[in-house]
Amino acid sequence: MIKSDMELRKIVDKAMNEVKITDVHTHLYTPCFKDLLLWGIDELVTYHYLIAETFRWLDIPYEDFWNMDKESQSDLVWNKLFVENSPYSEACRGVLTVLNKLGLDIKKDGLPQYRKFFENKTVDEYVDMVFDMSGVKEVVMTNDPFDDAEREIWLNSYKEDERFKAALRIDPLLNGGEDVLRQLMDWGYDVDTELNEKTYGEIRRFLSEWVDRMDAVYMAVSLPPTFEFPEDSMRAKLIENCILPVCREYNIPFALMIGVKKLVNPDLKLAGDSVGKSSIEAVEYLCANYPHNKFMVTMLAKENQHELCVAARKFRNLLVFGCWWFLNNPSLIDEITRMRFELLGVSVVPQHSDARVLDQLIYKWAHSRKIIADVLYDKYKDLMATGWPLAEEDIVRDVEKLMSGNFWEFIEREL
Ligand code: HDL
Ligand code: ZN
Repeated sequence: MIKSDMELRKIVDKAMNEVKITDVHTHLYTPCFKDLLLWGIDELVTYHYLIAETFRWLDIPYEDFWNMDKESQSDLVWNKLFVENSPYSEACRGVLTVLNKLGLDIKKDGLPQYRKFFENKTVDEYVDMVFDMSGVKEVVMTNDPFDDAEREIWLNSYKEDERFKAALRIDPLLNGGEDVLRQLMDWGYDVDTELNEKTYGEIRRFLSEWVDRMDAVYMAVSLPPTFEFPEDSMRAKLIENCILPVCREYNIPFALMIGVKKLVNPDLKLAGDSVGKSSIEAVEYLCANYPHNKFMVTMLAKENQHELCVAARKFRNLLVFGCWWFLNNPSLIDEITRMRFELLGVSVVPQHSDARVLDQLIYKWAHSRKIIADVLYDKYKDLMATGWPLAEEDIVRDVEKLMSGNFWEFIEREL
């Protein structure tokens, strides 16, 4: 049994540092998707989080920035956020954590040297290096059959890599309105421009074909703060008649990512989305009325986190995951993780990286491992104070579940 706080700290840190992670939501791709897989210093520095922060210091027209080539954009971001100001925001700090872990000399005029480091790297060797350094066992991609470039590769040249699992992302279907029906018609699905049994059946065929093609581990959608269910809308009808039946047939979760206010500043492009408080009632209704379906849920507003935890206490078919996007900051990860561990114990997926650039796995997981270990240490310390006989294997077991096993158990579960 663990006898002291010092011994406990060592055991928690060792377990957290050694666990191989399943990253349940990313925007990474296997190398066969070519330019869709982003990596290297200039992609790191022009990550949309940093672009949003850079524009706070710029007076130039947005288009002037977007018309620059990638390296010029990167130079400008670096100068504004790393040279003229201290880079202590989480997105800036993350870039420096990556460079530090790669063994590079961290300095204000380092950009040219960092570019040299990446010049002679191949994507395949760098994928191996990043997975090894980050301690990530596997990532789940975000795979959109409505993206022309991505669809082309799925249909003609996809090459499986067991470190990259697929998730079928269906935002255009659920948020795209009637246009998506015409797109399905163009692809040969016998859908009408109205919703009827024939159309539902053809959309279920479309979904089934892509779940099969991708071997998708779940189906996902991001939703606005206004998302309601039930509702007299095309989205609700498609969820009820297409998404949920296909997810149940394949026994895969439906992942709801709720609270995105799209393009509140369109000039910022990918960096232009914001956040809004959402309705937990929609989540409760879905979980209560579809007990044989599984729901993975992450919500974007800090204000939704407590009620989401309470909802997960009510419904075993609800798996809470990640500190998503604007919540993926040390102070919020700490607060949210504490609340989750106190309300849900081990039955949660505390984090995902949302990495868009391969190298980000290194920093997003280094930062989150530390925070989650700190919270776990406090929880185990409180547990030991009750006299509970805590053993190292208990901690290793819990950490493996939190960082990988809970996800796969939920994927396999039949309800
Ligand atoms: O919809 C999503 O999956 C979000 O994560 C968006 O991709 C967002 O732009 C993002 O990258 N957040 O980290
Ligand atoms: Zn994402």
